[in-house]
Amino acid sequence: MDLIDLRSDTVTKPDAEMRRAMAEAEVGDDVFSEDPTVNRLEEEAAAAVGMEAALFVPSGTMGNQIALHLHARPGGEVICDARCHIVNYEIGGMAALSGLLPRALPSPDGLLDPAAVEAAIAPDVSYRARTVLIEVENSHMMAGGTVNDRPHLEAILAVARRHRLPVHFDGARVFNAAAALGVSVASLAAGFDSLNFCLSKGLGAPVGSLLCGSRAFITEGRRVRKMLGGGMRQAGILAAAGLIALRKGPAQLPEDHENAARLARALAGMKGIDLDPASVRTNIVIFRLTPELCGGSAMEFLVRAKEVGVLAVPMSQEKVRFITHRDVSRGQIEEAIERVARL
Ligand code: TLP
Repeated sequence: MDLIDLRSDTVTKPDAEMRRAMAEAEVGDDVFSEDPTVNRLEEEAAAAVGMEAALFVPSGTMGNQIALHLHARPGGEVICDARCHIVNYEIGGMAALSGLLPRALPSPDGLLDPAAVEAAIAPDVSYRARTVLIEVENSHMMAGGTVNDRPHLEAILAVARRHRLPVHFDGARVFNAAAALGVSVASLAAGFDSLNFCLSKGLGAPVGSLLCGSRAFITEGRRVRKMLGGGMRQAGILAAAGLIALRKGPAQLPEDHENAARLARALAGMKGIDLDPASVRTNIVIFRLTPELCGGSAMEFLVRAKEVGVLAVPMSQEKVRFITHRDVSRGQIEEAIERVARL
């Protein structure tokens, strides 16, 4: 039985065009900034998000961690949503690598409330840690791929400007957010001090993310990337696939979103699954199990789903995540629905 892999959009494999481009890529030593393919990717990425410069990094985690390291002094607080990736999935990196504390604010849908952000900024007194950064994630992974629209982002940027705080944008899936909203990535990124986006998720590249910002910020970022062991030498091999992902990947995303919506509608009608299909805006479907199905246990559900050939990941004891992507067709989504229904 063929497995339908809905664990993440990171599981996509490079297609024939990408593999050809990788084989033929012009390369050089990127630590000397001499890899023409990496340089082209960085230029195109910066242009796509409307920022001055970009830095090719091995992962979204490294891009975010470089940004945190550069924006903030040790001992400072980073205001972010409680379910953001930098707090929950980056292995404590902000504390371990940069000495930062998260000031994590709960929200129902992953969208920071601008008033709550303002209220969380520490007063400028000698006996409080300084607030040093605000971080926004869009689309928001743990909240189920929810999207922050421009008016909402504007309100947060206005708070940041009033308090002279930098703002980092974790845009691992910002192309999904832009596709869902029908706007450009650049229009969402405007006004942010830095943005990281991933080529290795919905866009379909095998490896890589781009940290974007001002030219001075990226020049410094290059040093931090080297410090973290991310100086990749002849990385043009990877950047060649990344260029194709950047140029062609966005066009695929509306189809992934339709597949996620279809999956969500079907799952919402099944006994034992608690899911509001209207909350699914991009390629992420997260649902809660109720005791009627697998005793409400995500781990039990995952074992049984694997037995029928469907792969997913747990988000908590009782929550499961499916992500649609370019390597899963509409036909396979219909097949996955039938298989889950059997449970
Ligand atoms: N997320 C992965 C896992 O780490 C959970 C996934 O499968 O969704 N920001 C956001 C919002 C992300 O979702 C991810 C990856 C990253 C950053 C980090 O990217 P990588 O995996 O390239 O370090």
